[in-house]
Amino acid sequence: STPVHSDTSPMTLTRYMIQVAMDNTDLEHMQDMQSLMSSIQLACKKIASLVQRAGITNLTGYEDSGSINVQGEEQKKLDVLSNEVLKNALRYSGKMGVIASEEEDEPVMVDEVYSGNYVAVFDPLDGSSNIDAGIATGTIFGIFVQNTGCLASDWESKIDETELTCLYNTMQPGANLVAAGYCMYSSSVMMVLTTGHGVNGFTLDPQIGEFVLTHPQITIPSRGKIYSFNEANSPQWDPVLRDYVEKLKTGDNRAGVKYSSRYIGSLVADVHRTLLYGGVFGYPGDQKNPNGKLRLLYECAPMSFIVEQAGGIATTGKERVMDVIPDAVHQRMPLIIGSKDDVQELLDMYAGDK
Ligand code: P6P
Repeated sequence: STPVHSDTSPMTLTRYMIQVAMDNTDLEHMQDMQSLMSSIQLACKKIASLVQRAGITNLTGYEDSGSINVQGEEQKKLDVLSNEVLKNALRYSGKMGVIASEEEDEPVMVDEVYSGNYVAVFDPLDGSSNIDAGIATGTIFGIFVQNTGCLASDWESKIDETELTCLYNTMQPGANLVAAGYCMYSSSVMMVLTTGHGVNGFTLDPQIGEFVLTHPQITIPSRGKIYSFNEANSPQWDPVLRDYVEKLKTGDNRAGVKYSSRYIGSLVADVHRTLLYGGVFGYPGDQKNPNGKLRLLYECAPMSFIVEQAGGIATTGKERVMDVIPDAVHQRMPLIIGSKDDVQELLDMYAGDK
């Protein structure tokens, strides 16, 4: 049952996590999630303030060093800063064993003194190219349990290659996630989180500097009226997907409804709108980029966990995103995600059913 929020007793994210941990002593990891979320929300509050003041503090634009990240993208000042803020917050939580970030070439092991048994994967500031235009961006994170043999207590006895194995066996499928969430920096700052028992949304109240429960137990509508794809790529899409989107446009679909198109170009904002309003978002593979553009480990998998927990579907087009075992930290993966009936209609078209 969702704890009650009132003006005289605001249901903050901190209080919510304490209450859920108390009410569910049987649920593994809930105590640890409490302290992890306290670190993550601190980092997101800091990133929110950096993003909102970027133009004032001359933090828009690119790194003076012109540094290029492993994605081959020129790093924005805020990309680097947000990564440091989140890495430090996670390190000092005392729960982290290894962290993998879009902004880090390789996974980073947290030094023993602060080490714990969890693995964090994150995109510290997704959509940062939108910052200079004041368009929504977000932080995406996922939490895994460190694999056995790689627990903090084992590190002392680690020899190099085992250490390397531990660093790389953080490449777990989304089905192993124990928590996932995103913080969206937009007209409001919203933290949306799942620990495997539903999805809850918290809005940052600037008056008290706390995330407050505003969207308890989010469920995605079974069907929406919005599709969200970068249609500039449609000439390279596979014919089934082109046909599916065409049917959304003409109304010749199972709902008999003509859909609207909305595409912000910021994964967190496009998925958040899809989660609340329903419909379908996709960044599919195409002839040019067979695996699309989005990263499996710290973009597709956490978003898929959230949407599945809200009653939606997240697929690569061929299989459930959360079943895919990554073989590289920055591996790209096609993503079609959203309302159950919307995504199922596409999957049935791929299977040859009309
Ligand atoms: P395109 C932002 O750069 C991002 O990684 C996601 O946030 C977003 O969904 C996607 O790329 C947009 O890509 O090719 O449509 O501009």
